[in-house]
This record gives sequence, C-alpha cells and structure tokens, in this order.
Amino acid sequence: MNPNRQQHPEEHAGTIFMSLELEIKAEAKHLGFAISGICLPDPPQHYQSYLNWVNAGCHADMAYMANPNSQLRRADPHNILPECQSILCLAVPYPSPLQHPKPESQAPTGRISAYAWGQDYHTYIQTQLHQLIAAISDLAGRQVKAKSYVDTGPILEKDYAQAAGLGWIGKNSCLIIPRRGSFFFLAELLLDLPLTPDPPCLFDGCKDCDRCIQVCPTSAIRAGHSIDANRCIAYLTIENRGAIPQALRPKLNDWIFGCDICQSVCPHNQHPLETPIPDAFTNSQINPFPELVEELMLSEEAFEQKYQGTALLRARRQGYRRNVAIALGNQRSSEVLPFLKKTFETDPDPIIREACAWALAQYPSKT
Ligand code: B12
Ligand code: SF4
Ligand code: SF4
Repeated sequence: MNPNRQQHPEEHAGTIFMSLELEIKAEAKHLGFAISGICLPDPPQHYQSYLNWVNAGCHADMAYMANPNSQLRRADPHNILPECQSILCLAVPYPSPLQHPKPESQAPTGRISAYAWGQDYHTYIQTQLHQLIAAISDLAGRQVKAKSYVDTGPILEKDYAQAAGLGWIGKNSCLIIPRRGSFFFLAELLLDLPLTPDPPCLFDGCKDCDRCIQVCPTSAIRAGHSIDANRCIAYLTIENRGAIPQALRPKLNDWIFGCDICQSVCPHNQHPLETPIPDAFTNSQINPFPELVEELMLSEEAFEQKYQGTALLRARRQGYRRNVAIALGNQRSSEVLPFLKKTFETDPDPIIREACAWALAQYPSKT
C-alpha cells in the first residue's frame, strides 16, 4: 500500500480499510468499468474448444485468430506476461439497440450495430485502462507490470470474464451479465500483482432457451456456444475483405455494419438494470440508420472524415460501400436505381461494381 497516496474518504482512524481488491474495483468503476472481477491467470477453460473452432475453419479469413503465435498466447496468459499473477476482467456498457428502434423513413436506410454508435471503443477504453494501471500502481505502492486488452489481443476474453464471475457465455456466444445483459464491451488487465480471485459465474441463464439460434438469419450459431464466422453478418460486413457469398446477401437485409439480432432477442437484454454508459458511447457520433444512397456516394475523403474516430473505419470504405450496395439490393426502392447504375458503370473498384450488379439484379425487370 502506498503510504503517500491520498486517503480514501472512508479511511480514517478506527475504520476498516478496504481490501486492495475492493479499492481497485472502486477505481475501475470510477473510470467507467461498471462491472469488474478478478481471476487467476490459468489456461482458459475452453482452450480446446477454441482449437476445434479454428480447425473447423470457423474463423474464416481472420488469420489473427489462428496463427501459431496467437494459439500459443491464448493457451496461457504467462506466454503474454510471464510475471502475470492475476487478471482483472472489466465490462463497459454501450447503448441497447432495443431502446433506439429504427425510425420510419421514406428513403432507404441501413442499420449499424449499436456497439459502433459512439467513439471507437478500442481507443476510448484503452485510455481508461492506462489510467487504471496508474491508479493500481498508486494503490500498490509500486509500478505494476501490466498488459491491457480490449478486443486487441490473443486472449479468450469471455472465458476469463466468466472465470472472474462477470457472467456466463450464452448460446449466442456472448458474455451475458446476470440482470444486466450482454450489451457490454469486455477488457482485461494482466497484472504482476497477486490478488484474491472472485468466484466464477456458474449460473446458466440459457437453459432450454434457443431464441438466438432460431432467429439468426444466416444460421451462424453452432452448437456449443460458438459462431461460424463464415456465416455471421458481423464478420461478413466488418472483417471480410472480399465479396459476400451470394446466398447470404438477402439475409443481410438492412445491416450495413455488424449485427445485433441474436442479442436483441435474448430475454436477458429485454429489461436490464440500468448501468451508467460512458458519454463516449451515448453521444452518438454517427447516425445509426444512415441513408443508403448518401453512403454509397461517399468519396474516400468523405468516408474518412465522416467516420474518423469510430469503429466503422474497420470495414474500410470498400467493405462499407459493398454492404451498402447489398442493402440497396435488398430494399428494392426504385428511386435509387440511377445511383446504383451510375456506381455500377463508373466505380473503379470491382468489388463495388459486382455488389451493385447484384443489387440491380434484385429489382424486377421491366421487360
Ligand atoms: C473473433 C471475434 C468475433 C468474430 C467471431 C465471433 C465469435 N463468437 O468468436 C466475429 C467477427 C463474427 C465477431 C462478432 C461479434 N463480436 Co466479436 N470478437 C471476436 C474476438 C476478437 C475473439 C472471439 C473468440 O475468441 N472466438 C473464438 C471462439 C472459439 O470463441 P467463442 O465462439 O466465443 O467460443 C467460446 C465459447 O464457445 C466457450 N465455450 C466452448 N464450449 C463451451 C461450452 C459451454 C457450455 C459454454 C458455456 C461455453 C463454451 O469457449 C470458447 C472460448 O472462449 C473477441 C475478443 C477476444 N479477444 O476475445 C470479440 C468479442 C467476442 N466480440 C464482441 C462483440 C461485441 C461482437 C459483436 C456483438 C459485434 C457486432 N454487434 O457486430 C458480434 C457478436 C456476434 C456473436 N454472436 O458472437 C465482444 C463481446 C462482448 C460480450 N458481451 O460478449 C468481444 C469480447 C470484444 C470485446 N472486447 O468487447 N466477433
Ligand atoms: S450477430 Fe447476427 S448473424 Fe451473427 S450470429 Fe448473431 S444473429 Fe447471427
Ligand atoms: S437468446 Fe436464449 S439461448 Fe440465446 S443467449 Fe439469450 S438466453 Fe441464451
């Protein structure tokens, strides 16, 4: 404990000191990590399931999920931070799409997944994690060695979150927090600090429910609480760099970046307890339901400018406009035909031209 640090308001002679674990969690909460828990840096419980998933090709073209170095690191957190003695698992809420239904619109509009409505969570949460490391060093009385991740590293984040007691892994493969649902980002700090672990979450809130499996438009949810990325709209619209398989295009409907369907139907997301959401994610920087023609016409410069600082840049302009063209094909709104035709005829990018050709073919022929 650092003798120089400021006294906690509850600390004065005669009162009981909070444990280091509780003090760390209080700091975490103060920095926007609404839920936190601690686990040991043991090999993850479902490592073999991960290997099976990779061997079955469910990672699609996400090579970073499969390469030998990434497998080695996922096998044991000590392969990332040899001095690791505990893992602090953290969750940060983002807005529920159920509270922001898509408004009626004359012009065809798309749909952007709720996790991307605010600032890019990687940047925002990484900043908060660095502040938390500084606070923990202060509490510990020494500079702690730490490695921070928020969707940024070779670690099975949901496994550790479950081990640290945050929640359970649902059949839709998302980490669900009891009474709070799954519209949360996960983050971790690997620490060289020995901390008392929390009990794991042993609750199974799924039981006989299979709503997510029933509604997934592309049948991407596999048995065993995992997803076939080759079929998942989130993968197809964000990570996938090539063309989207023709058979799946109609299933994308109006989704142009990510997909919230399997979480939106989950009973645990219907009436969650309110959890304060950081301003970074509530002050929506973008229109969650943008007009598709406007998006199709975005120049490289306009795209970068419009979506600077948001997660949308991950799809790049090419992937984003490919998705937009497919959504235009799915909506069959005849006033957009001139824009689709113009893009088909003049766009230099073959991926975009092909997506426009497909979209045009969805419109009833006049002959
Ligand atoms: C690759 C990836 C994707 C891929 C593949 C998805 C997937 N489920 O694997 C794609 C691009 C499709 C994707 C989509 C999304 N993602 Co993503 N993704 C990841 C990433 C980088 C790795 C996930 C992973 O390890 N997959 C490997 C496979 C094997 O893991 P898994 O399918 O989850 O399998 C686990 C369970 O099946 C469990 N298991 C195995 N057997 C059994 C048996 C039982 C009984 C149980 C209970 C569990 C169990 O063990 C496995 C290993 O943990 C993580 C970040 C990270 N480093 O963990 C984010 C992460 C999972 N994604 C996240 C988000 C927000 C999303 C989206 C909601 C975004 C969107 N709206 O479009 C969707 C959700 C789609 C879905 N239903 O999963 C969040 C999830 C937060 C949460 N509450 O769970 C994470 C944790 C990022 C973060 N730090 O916030 N994602
Ligand atoms: S995110 Fe969409 S496509 Fe992917 S598993 Fe869930 S419902 Fe299916
Ligand atoms: S919809 Fe049902 S089965 Fe799917 S994750 Fe939620 S509770 Fe589990």
